[in-house]
Amino acid sequence: MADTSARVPPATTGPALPVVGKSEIRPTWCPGCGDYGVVAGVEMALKKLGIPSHQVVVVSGIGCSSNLPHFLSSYGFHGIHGRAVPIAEGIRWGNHSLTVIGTGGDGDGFGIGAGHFVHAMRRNVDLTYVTMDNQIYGLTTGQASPTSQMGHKTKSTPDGVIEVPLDPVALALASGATYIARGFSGDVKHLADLVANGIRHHGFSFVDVLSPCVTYNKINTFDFFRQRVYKLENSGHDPSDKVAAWQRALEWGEKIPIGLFYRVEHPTYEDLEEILHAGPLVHQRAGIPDPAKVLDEFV
Ligand SMILES: Cc1ncc(C[n+]2csc(CCOP(=O)(O)OP(=O)(O)O)c2C)c(N)n1
Ligand code: SF4
Ligand SMILES: [Mg+2]
Repeated sequence: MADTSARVPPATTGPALPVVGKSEIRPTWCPGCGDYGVVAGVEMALKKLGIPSHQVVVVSGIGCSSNLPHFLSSYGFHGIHGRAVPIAEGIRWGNHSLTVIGTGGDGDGFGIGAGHFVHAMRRNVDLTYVTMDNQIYGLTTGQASPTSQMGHKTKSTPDGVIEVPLDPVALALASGATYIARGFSGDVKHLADLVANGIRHHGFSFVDVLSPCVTYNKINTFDFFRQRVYKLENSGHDPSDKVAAWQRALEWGEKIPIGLFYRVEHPTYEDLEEILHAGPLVHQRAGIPDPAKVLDEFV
C-alpha cells in the first residue's frame, strides 16, 4: 500500500523555509479569552514540527474561536458555520501532501457540524481537528451550546439548560477517531504537545480544548478547570486501551482528565482511496483521458 501520509515532510537540505508564526493580524478576542492559549499552542506545535508555513492550511467555521486561522502565517480558510471539517477533508483529498488543521468551537463542531465531525472520524481522514470548547456560543453573545452543562442559565436558557451535554471525547471514541485528546488552554505547553503528536499521527486526530469564555460563561472558568484537571499521563492511563479510555471519558466532575485518551493505528481514508496512490490530485491530470471510450461503454 502506498504511503499517503506525507504530513510531516522529511528534513531537506538547503535554506530553511519559514515556519508558521503569528500573522500580522492581531486577535480581537476579549482580554483573557481561552482561545489565546489555543492559538499559542497550535503555533508552538507547528514550530516544534518545523513544517514550512506554505505546507500548512488552518481551516475554521464560524464563531469567536473560528477566527483563529487569521492569526497564523500559514494558509487559512475561514469557512461557514459547522463546515470546518468538510472543508478540511476536501483540502486533504485535493492535496494530501499538506498538513491540514481544522479549528472551531463547540457550537460549530458539535452542534451544526456534528454530522461532519462523526463521519470524518469514521473515515479516519488524516487531519487534525482542534476544538475550543467553552461550553457556550461566544460570538452570538452567550446562548447554550451542545456542551453547556445542565442547569446553566444562558440567554437562550433563562431557566437553565435542561438537556444532557454532549461528551466530545466519548463521541470521538464511538465514532472511530484514532487519536483522541483533551487539552486545557491554561496549560499551553501540554496542549502544544497534544497538538504536535496529533499532527504526527497517521489518521484523524482530535484535540478538544477546555478554553474558557471569560465573558459569557461564568461557570466553566479558568479557576473551575484549574481546580479539577489532572493529567492522564501521570495517572497510569494506557492510551492503547479503549475500555480504559471510555472509563476516563466518563469522568467529568470533581476531577477532569486532560491528555491523550486513546490512540490506535488504522489505515486512513487516503490510504484506502486508490486514486490518491498516484499522488496528490492537484498533481494528477484532470478529466477523462479517453472520453469516447467511456461513452462507448454506455451506448
Ligand atoms: C448557518 C448558521 N447558523 C447560525 C449562525 C450563527 N452563529 C454564528 S457563530 C454561532 C455559534 C458560535 O459558537 P461556537 O461554535 O461554540 O464558537 P464560539 O463563539 O463559542 O467560539 C452561531 C450560532 C451562523 N453564522 N450560521
Ligand atoms: S465572547 Fe467569549 S469566546 Fe468570544 S472572544 Fe470573548 S471570551 Fe472569547
Ligand atoms: Mg463555543
